Amino acid sequence: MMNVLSAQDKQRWRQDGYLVLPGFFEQAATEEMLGRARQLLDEFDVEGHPLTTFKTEADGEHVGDDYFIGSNDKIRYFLEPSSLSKPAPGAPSKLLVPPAQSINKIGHALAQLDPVFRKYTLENEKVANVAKDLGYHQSPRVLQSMIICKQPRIGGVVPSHNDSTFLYTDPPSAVGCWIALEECTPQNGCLSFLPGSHKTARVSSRFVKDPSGRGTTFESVAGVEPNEEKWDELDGWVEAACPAGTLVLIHGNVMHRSPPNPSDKSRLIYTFHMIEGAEGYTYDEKNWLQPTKDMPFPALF
Ligand SMILES: O=C(O)CCC(=O)C(=O)O
Repeated sequence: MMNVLSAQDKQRWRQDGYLVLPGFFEQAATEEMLGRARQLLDEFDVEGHPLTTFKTEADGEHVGDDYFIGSNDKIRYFLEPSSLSKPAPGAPSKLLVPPAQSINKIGHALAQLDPVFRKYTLENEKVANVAKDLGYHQSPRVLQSMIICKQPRIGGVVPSHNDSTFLYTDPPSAVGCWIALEECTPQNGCLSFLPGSHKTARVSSRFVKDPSGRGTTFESVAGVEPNEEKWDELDGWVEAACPAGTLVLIHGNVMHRSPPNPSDKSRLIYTFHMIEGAEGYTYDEKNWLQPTKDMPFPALF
């Protein structure tokens, strides 16, 4: 097996809970993914779309509906909340920007269904090798593959969170693979991390289907004390500005966030996550994203 990570990389991963790997993808590969992402944006047809937005506020109105929850085996489009008008009750919302610029994210089965993203996820030896090299999972399963757009001027904030809250397994096991398709800077909304927070941030709540039958909500994880830290107020956040082609590995417990994009430059990224598929780890039916009989979460290797 080709070694992708140095001893220093592995040490940094253990210490910080994330790892920034510039140049992981060659320019041609990055351009192919970026071109495909732009093509998918151009293909968006607002006609017949339920105008589902993607909101990340933990305490806002519920973020989902059936279109969102049923997206494990589909390629679906989720809109930027600020791309829609706020009409009077009963009146329809309208797009305030051209359709291709209204998208917050596209997901959640790009790794399975889209030939280009499949090539750089499930069919990619270097990606499999980085997961093997990291040694974090015995049998990684891929889920929630998506393009996140951060559109110029309207791309919204992603508040501080850790990913195992959103892709909960018992015990927690999520790892994110986040790929910059364009240069990411503090101006257009690059990621920021609180290094080392994976050692202290517990997974005390989880994102689930609302038991009422519609949408999503958060549920406490039994027996796990919530953290007292006010994460955003702590010192030590580090911006992970990076060039196109960078792979960022994100531990499922590490606190991270990204600001809005007030700039004129888009910030397109592709990301997928991995959870442990080996025995002893449970991904239960409460989770908002559900594998289907015809499309279980595929093994990376
Ligand atoms: O791309 C972003 O700005 C946020 C992504 C993120 O937080 C995640 O993938 O967990």
